[in-house]
Amino acid sequence: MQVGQISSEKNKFTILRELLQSPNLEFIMEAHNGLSAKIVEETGFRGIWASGLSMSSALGVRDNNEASWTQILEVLEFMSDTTRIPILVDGDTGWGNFNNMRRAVTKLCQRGVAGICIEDKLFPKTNSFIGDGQPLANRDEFCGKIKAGKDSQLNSDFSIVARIEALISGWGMDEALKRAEAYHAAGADAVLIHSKKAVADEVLQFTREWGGRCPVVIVPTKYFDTPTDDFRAAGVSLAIWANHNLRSAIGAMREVSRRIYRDESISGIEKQVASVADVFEIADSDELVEAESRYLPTDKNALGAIVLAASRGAALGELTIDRPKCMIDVRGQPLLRRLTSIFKNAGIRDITVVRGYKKESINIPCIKTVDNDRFASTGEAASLACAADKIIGATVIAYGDILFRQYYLDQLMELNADIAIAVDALWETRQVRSTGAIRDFVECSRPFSGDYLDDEPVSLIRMANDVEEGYVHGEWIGLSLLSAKGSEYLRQALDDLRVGDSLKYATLLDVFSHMVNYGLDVRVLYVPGQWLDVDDVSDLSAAGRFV
Ligand code: SPV
Ligand code: MG
Repeated sequence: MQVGQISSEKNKFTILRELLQSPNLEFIMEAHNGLSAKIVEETGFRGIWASGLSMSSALGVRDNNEASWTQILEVLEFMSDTTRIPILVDGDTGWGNFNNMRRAVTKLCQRGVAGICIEDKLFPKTNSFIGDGQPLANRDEFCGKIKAGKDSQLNSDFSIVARIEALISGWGMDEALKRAEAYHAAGADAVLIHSKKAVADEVLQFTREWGGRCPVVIVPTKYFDTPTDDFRAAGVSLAIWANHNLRSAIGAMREVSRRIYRDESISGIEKQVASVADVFEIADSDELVEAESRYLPTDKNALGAIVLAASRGAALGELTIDRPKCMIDVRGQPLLRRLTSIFKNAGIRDITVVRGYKKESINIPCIKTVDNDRFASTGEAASLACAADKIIGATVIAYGDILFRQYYLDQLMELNADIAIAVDALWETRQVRSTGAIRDFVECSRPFSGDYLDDEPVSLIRMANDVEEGYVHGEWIGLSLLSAKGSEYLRQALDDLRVGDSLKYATLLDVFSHMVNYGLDVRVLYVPGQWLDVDDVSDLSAAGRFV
């Protein structure tokens, strides 16, 4: 969520107001930073208590206004940006006098913080559970602070909760009720009656005597054994679980630190701590990957390549008895090594080769491999599907027995298309040596014009081995480029073929045809020859001349 952005349906201010005014007992849970705020939200709580004690402690300082109010505001901004539920912030004494309160309320509203709770003590404050008889603020001065806050709020549903410390400071019930009356009259949206007793008697008595004149908020930190139903029965509006995320974090961090210190190893605690994947998930890392694919230009360094090299290439006879055709030597180097060099020289480092026939003979440095062990009875699409989890982000898909000019990759990228294929416009003049060679013909939205200035887009209409004469505009060279979105489409196409039970025998032509039939635009880059595939021995000698 963006800074200050408010959840779509109901805004945070309204939700907090409703929590305070609801006839039921509601609960808000302590958080002290963006992470704990997210955890409170994912747990199901409808609101967050941004505890002063917890935020200070998490910053490594005391709960005595040692962190400045703007430093607290920074913490709140992280908490607010990352959650959709309202935050009620513990504003201590309002961080100064009425004037500081005005500015604080305005800033909180700007940052989407739905309410502030201020206590009737003196700045700099001391935590209520430290010592006895802390001095209270002058009642009228505190009323002025409440009024100043209400006059400064930028959202009409912003809430000010007035916290009464009279019971804690030993001033008694009458003073507490008098103050509650005065604060309510000054415009407080709710009163918080605080107590440090181990039983809830005085809080429940206050609630009874107050008689529901405005919502009552409690913090049962010290009277933790009181059944929650007692608060419900007494008509309490909101209970704050005030510091339990911070305290549990302290316990967990101590235990893990001590164990690692003692063991000089992390092995013993691995299972007990959250996984790194969990950390990424809480941070919503997937959203960034998705956004990168939308907003960043395709970066060659981020490109992956998948090379289909599972088939034997039986037409090459003896040459492929102990290795697949991609590993046949072309002037001192296996064909596949020449192909991966083209990718590497183009800056593509993440190369996955799908192996099948004589897979152990594929020993090219710096490649990843996946295997199609059923290569003998399946087709190219099935091989590609073996690498489905690598079809992520922008990806080049290529046959393993082709060579082409490296700049064809740049040109494909410049098309900025989701799906792009390189098509030989000079297919008619290409020397096809083997008789009966299977060629991947394409029909496009228009033929190659040969005009230097022509940059009108060309799209694939049809791709097949048997496109009728007169309709052929070129021959696919076995090289394609997909954007991150295009990769999603490709994975979907493979899934569709699997569901339709045709994945097993499908060719890459079937895959592209499926995408075209689905209505996707497969963009065509016309290239003027300068490529080859190796199907038989005569292709091989041509390859020798090509490199
Ligand atoms: C806080 O959470 O900082 C509070 C509540 O003020 S308490 O510590 O219980 O006073
Ligand atoms: Mg506090």
